[in-house]
Amino acid sequence: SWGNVPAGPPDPILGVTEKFKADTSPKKINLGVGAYRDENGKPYVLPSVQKAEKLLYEAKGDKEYLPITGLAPFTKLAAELAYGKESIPLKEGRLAITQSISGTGALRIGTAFLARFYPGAKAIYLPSPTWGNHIPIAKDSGLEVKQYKYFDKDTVGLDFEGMKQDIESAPEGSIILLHACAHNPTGIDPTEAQWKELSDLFKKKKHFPFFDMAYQGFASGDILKDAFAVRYFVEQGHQLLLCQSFAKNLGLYGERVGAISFVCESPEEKSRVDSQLKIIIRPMYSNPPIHGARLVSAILGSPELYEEWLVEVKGMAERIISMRTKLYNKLVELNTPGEWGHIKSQIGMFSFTGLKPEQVDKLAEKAHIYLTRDGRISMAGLNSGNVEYFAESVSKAVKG
Ligand code: PLP
Ligand code: TYF
Repeated sequence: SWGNVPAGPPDPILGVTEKFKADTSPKKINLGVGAYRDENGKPYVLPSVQKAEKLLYEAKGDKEYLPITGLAPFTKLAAELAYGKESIPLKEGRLAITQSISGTGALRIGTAFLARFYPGAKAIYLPSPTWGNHIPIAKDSGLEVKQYKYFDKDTVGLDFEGMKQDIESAPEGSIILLHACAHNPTGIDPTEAQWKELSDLFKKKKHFPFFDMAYQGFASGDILKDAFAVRYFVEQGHQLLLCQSFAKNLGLYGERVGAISFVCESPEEKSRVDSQLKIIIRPMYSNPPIHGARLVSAILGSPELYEEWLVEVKGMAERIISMRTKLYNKLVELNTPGEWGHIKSQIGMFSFTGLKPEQVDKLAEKAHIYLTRDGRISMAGLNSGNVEYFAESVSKAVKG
C-alpha cells in the first residue's frame, strides 16, 4: 500500500482554476491560469487552425509514429519562425532542433541535456520571480536552482542594476535562463538597449544563455519584435539554447506542440548534439505527438494561412492591450489608491498588479474573482463585460 506517500500541495496556478470551478456565482472571473479567452470569455480556436484542421482531415494522413525528434517540416518551420529564414546557424546547418511536448517538455529536455553534458557547475540561474514550473523542472532534471534579481517591487519595474550585478557575480560560465519576451509572471521585459548590455555581459562572463520563448507574437503582436532578444544573441555569436511553445501564439495548448534547439559550432557538433537529444528523449516518451505538429506545419508552411495567423495573433495581443487601457482608466477614475501605470506598460498575457495576498483572498471571498496569491492576473480573462466589475472590486479591496 501507499502509506508512505505524503499528500503534496496543488500547483499554485492550476489550483486557482479548481477554486474557480467550485464557485457557483454568475459573476465569477478566473484570472489564474494563462490561457487566452475571447471577448465573451470563451476559449478561442484560431480560424487559421480550423482551416488547417480541415486540410489535415481531407489529406487523410496516417497515424504512424513520428521520428524521435518529431516532424521534420515542423522543426524546420519552428526554427525559421524563431531565428529567421536568413539566420546564419540555420543556413550553415548547425542548429540542432527537436520537437517537444510543448514548452514544458522543451524545458525538461534542455535541462536534462545540461545536467548530463554541461561542462561546468550543474546550476541554473532563474529570474526572481519566474514561472513557478521552472523550478521543479530544473530540479527534476538534476540541476541546482539559483536565482538572479529581476523584479523591483518599489518601482513595479525591472531591477536592471540588481539583475546585472547578480549575473556579473555568478561564476564564469553559468547557465542563465532568460524569458525571451513577456516575462511570466511580471510582464516586464528588458528594453532592446538592455538586451544588448546583457549580451555583452554574457560574453564577458562566458555565461550560457538558456532562452524560454513561450509567447512569440503573443506579447506585442509582432513576431519579429518578440524574437528580438533571441535573434540579437544569435547574431552576437552566443551558442544558446531555445525552448519554444505554440500553446499561446497558435492557441494549441492541449496539443502540446513545441521545440527545443541548440545553436552549435559546426554541423559536426550539431549531429553529436542531435544524437544525444534522441538518447534523452527515447526513454522519456519515445516520440512526440503528431497532430499539433501537422497543424503548425500547415499554417507556417502556407503563405496564405501564415498571413491569416499573423493577423489573428496580433488580434489576441491587441485585445489584451485594450483591456490594459480599460482597466487602468477605470482604476484611476475610481480614485484607487496607488500608481497603476504598470498595468499599461507590462506586456503579454499577465499583469503583476501589486495586490497583496490578503487582498487576493478578499477578491475571491467577496467578489468571486480568482487569481494567484502573488497578485498576478491573466489579462486574457478580462473582457468588456467584466473589466469594470473587476476594477471596482480591486478598488474596494485596495481601499480596505
Ligand atoms: N515557459 C513559460 C514562461 C510559460 O509561461 C509557459 C506556460 O505557458 C511555458 C513555458 C510552457 O507552457 P506549455 O508547456 O503549455 O507550452
Ligand atoms: O503561467 C501560466 O498560467 C501558464 C500556464 O503548471 C500554466 O504558463 C500554468 C501552470 C502550469 C502549466 C501551465
